[in-house]
Amino acid sequence: MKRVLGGIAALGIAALALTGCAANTGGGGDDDLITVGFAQTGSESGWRSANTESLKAALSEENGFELIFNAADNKQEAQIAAVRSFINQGVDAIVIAPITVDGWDDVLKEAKDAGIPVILEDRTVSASDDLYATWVGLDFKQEGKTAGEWVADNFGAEPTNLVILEGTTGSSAALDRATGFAEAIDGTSINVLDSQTGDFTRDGGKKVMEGFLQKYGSEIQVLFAHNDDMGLGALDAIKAAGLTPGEDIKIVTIDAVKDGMQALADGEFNYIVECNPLLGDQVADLVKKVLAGESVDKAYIVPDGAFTQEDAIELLPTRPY
Ligand code: GZL
Repeated sequence: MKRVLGGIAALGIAALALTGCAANTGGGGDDDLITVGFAQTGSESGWRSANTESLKAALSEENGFELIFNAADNKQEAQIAAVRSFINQGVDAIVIAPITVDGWDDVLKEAKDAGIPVILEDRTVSASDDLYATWVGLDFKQEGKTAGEWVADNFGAEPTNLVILEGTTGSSAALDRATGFAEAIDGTSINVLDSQTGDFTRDGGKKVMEGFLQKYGSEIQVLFAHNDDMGLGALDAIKAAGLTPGEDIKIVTIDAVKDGMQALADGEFNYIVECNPLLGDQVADLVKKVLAGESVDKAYIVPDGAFTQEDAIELLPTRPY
C-alpha cells in the first residue's frame, strides 16, 4: 500500500494554523471570530459526511471561527443560493465544495465585488481562478488512473467486459476520474459495456447496476464505481441477481470510507483508491492566511493511497473515517 503522506502535510498545516496569528478580521457575530459561510454539496455519501465533519471540526469557535453551514441536497441552484445568502450576510469568507464545474462565474463575481474571498475545497470549477482565492482537494484524474491501472494490470491481457457507475454528472470528480480511467485502460482488452451516472449515492448505484444486470447479466466481469457508496449499492443488485461480488464480478471503487474498506476486507470489493475527505485543517488554515493578506497558491493537492484486501484488514481498526 502506498503510505498516505497527506496526513503529515495536513498535520503540519494544522500546527501552523494553531500558531498562526491571523489578524482579527472581525465580521459576523462575535468580533473576535472569523465568520465563514460553508456551502457544502449535500449529504450524498459517506465521503461527504466525513468531509463535513472535518470542516465543522476545523471551523470551530475554539479555532476562532463562527461557521454558517448549508448543505445543498446535491443541487447546484440551492448551493448558489446559499452562497448569495452568505454574501448578503456579509460573512468574512466563503468556502464552497462546488457540486459541478460549470455555472459559478456570476456568483463568484458577486462575492469578489462584495470583497468576500472564496476558498474552494474538494471539487473544482471551470470559472477563472481570479474569481477565487485558492482550492484544496484531490487529484481526481490520478485516482481514476490508479483504478484503471489496477484493472489493466489484472484483467487487461484478456478480453474483459466492464461496466462503470459514474459520479454526479458535470462534477470535476466524475469528469476527471473518467478521464484518468480511460487513459489507463486504453490499448488493453478491456471492453466497456456501459457507463452511467449513479450520482454518487448508494441508491443510484443499486438502481443503475440493476439495469446493467438486466441488460448484460453474467457478461459483466468487472465493475468500476466512481465512489464506494455506489459500489455498496451495487452489491445489493449483484447479490439479488444470484451473483457473488468480488468473485463473479470484480469491483474497484474510489474513496476508502469505512463501509467501503469493510466490503474490501470481506472480499466483496477487490481494490479501493483513496480520496481523502479530511480537508478541514487545511481549509481553516487557508481561510486565516487569505484574510490575513498572506499569499497562497491557487491549488493544494492532498495525496491519496490505494488499498488491497490485505491492506483493508490491517488498516480498518485505525481508519479515521
Ligand atoms: C471527491 C468527492 C466525491 C466522492 C463522493 O472528492 O467530491 O463526492 O468521491 C462524494 O463519495 O459524493
